Amino acid sequence: MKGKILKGIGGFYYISTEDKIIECKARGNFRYKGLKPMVGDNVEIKIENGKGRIEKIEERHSELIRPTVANVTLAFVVFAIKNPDLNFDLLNRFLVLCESNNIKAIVCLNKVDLVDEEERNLLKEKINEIGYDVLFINAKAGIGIESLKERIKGNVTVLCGPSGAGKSTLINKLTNKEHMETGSVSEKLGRGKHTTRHSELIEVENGYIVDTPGFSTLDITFIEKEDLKNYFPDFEEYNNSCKFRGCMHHKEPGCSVKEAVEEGKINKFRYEFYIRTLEEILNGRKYK
Ligand SMILES: Nc1nc2c(ncn2[C@@H]2O[C@H](COP(=O)(O)OP(=O)(O)OP(=O)(O)O)[C@@H](O)[C@H]2O)c(=O)[nH]1
Ligand SMILES: [Mg+2]
Ligand SMILES: [Zn+2]
Repeated sequence: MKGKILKGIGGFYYISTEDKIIECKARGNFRYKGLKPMVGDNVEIKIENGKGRIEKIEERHSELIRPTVANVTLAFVVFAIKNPDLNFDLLNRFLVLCESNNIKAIVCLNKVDLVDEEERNLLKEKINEIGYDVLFINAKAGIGIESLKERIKGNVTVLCGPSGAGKSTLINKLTNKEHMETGSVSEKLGRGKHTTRHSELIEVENGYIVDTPGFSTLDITFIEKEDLKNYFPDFEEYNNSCKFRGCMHHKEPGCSVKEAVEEGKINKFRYEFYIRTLEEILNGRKYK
């Protein structure tokens, strides 16, 4: 029988199969092979004496580390426009992280009830300019949820974003259930506590979603310095027209990316973010 791992708790895995969810253990020899079943894995299972066992793990298309989820195809990068204020540095980090995992990212701007239309459209423009779609939502009131459901179809969608952005509130609306614990922003920021702790795939509209704990910082210095520029869709047009092959758009002369920044074709703050990140990688320094 085939299925998909929805969650794993204490050595047990919960597999969604065609007609029901089956509790399984993993085969003993996975450990020997250094294989560990992951949420999101497509697996083959066998039932013996009423007990389920994972026999085979299909090859993964991708492996997300934080949270550990396999085969993610789409990310909703959820940020509140206000409370907490949108942190562009962190947004850029999430976007680069998605690109480096080959996951399509859509930016979901939440809490639109807290700002006026002008302010929100300005933000949308800025984000569209760097190559990402924006969806506005008011998760608390359940506004804008349908267009997200449309995008979830056929995807394994991860919801990521900072603590307090409203990810769990959004999941509850998407599933019409109180699946996820939510908490007030002051509570979270005050105590630095996250409400969301483990990852679990939840079935929505012929697709799956997975909540993640919110982060207030995100280390992306594991990225290779040569790869970083490829994770900026707004650089793509210019990446290969620099004077030097393999130009990192840093201190090299004749750089097309730097030219584009000067001409206002690439957002200056994005470029500055790129340089900051590149220097972090070069210095092998952890982001704090
Ligand atoms: N004004 C307003 N508040 C919202 C909206 N959506 C969520 N909130 C509130 O924001 C707070 C945080 O929401 P959560 O859903 O717990 O946030 P989270 O992103 O899951 O946070 P972590 O689990 O810590 O990562 C809660 O008090 C929500 O009620 C919204 O659209 N508008
Ligand atoms: Mg949460
Ligand atoms: Zn260059």
